[in-house]
Amino acid sequence: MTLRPSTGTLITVAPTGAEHLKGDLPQLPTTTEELVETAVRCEAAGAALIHIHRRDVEHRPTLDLGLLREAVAGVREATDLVVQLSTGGSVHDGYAARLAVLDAAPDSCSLTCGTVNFGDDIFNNPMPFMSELYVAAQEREIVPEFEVFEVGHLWALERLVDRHGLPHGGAVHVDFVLGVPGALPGTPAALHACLAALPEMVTSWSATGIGRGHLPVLAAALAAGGHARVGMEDNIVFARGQVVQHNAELVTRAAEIATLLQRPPLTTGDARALLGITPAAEVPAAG
Ligand code: KMH
Ligand code: ZN
Repeated sequence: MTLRPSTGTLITVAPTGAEHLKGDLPQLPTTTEELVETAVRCEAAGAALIHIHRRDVEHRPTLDLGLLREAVAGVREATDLVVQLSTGGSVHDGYAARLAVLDAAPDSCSLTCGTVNFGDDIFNNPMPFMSELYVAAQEREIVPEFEVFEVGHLWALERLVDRHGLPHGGAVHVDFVLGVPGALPGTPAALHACLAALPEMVTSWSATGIGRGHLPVLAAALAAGGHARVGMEDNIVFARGQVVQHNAELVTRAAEIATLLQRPPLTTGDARALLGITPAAEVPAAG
């Protein structure tokens, strides 16, 4: 195994997602201003990477390039966070629009490693699309984060790397997304099953548990030496009867747990080194 040893914890915040409705959850950050404010507070709380989904003026999920570029520019200006754009979008987005996300020139993009049940829907990620996205990210020097919802996705990741070579930067970072209805559950056992199948080429990994899987997966990931993703995309309940009011609450708690476990939050610079990401100052501004 080529895992890069880390004495700290990469904390990713996924503040919005494509699934929750602003009408049900007014504190969900959907505008550029709300996203930037969230980024600033989450960086101060210990996050080093932000995974961004955009919403339109009606707060509906969108892959509008102008809005994506606005978010990248806004977060870069206000923070030093690694900026990752979702190429998963919502289950209703087409492949062309998902590929075009790279035109917003983020530091990183998500790349889901296979088709998966997504509640009553299907999140489509056929191999040809994955390959196209992978190669496009390589060409643009954007570092992919490999989203794994099912254990078989790890073999699809191996196929991608075998076919096309290593991603830009040379690191292979996997994020386990556990607890989507119809896919792997958000349990330590599911995480351990994934870790038992971790390909040799993986250099670091993180995990997130959806909904009630949030705390079990967070604790299991940190205990197993992994990194953590938190945020309202994945979980809106802080504790029984207590809805998350701001993403920073989840980042703060993850940072506290990581610190207790002697693996405090990584700085943004350390996160870039771990993930093989060029410092933001060297990335051309989005046009
Ligand atoms: N919203 C999901 C259908 C990603 O960001 O790449 C896809 C998702 C994964 O959230
Ligand atoms: Zn996402």
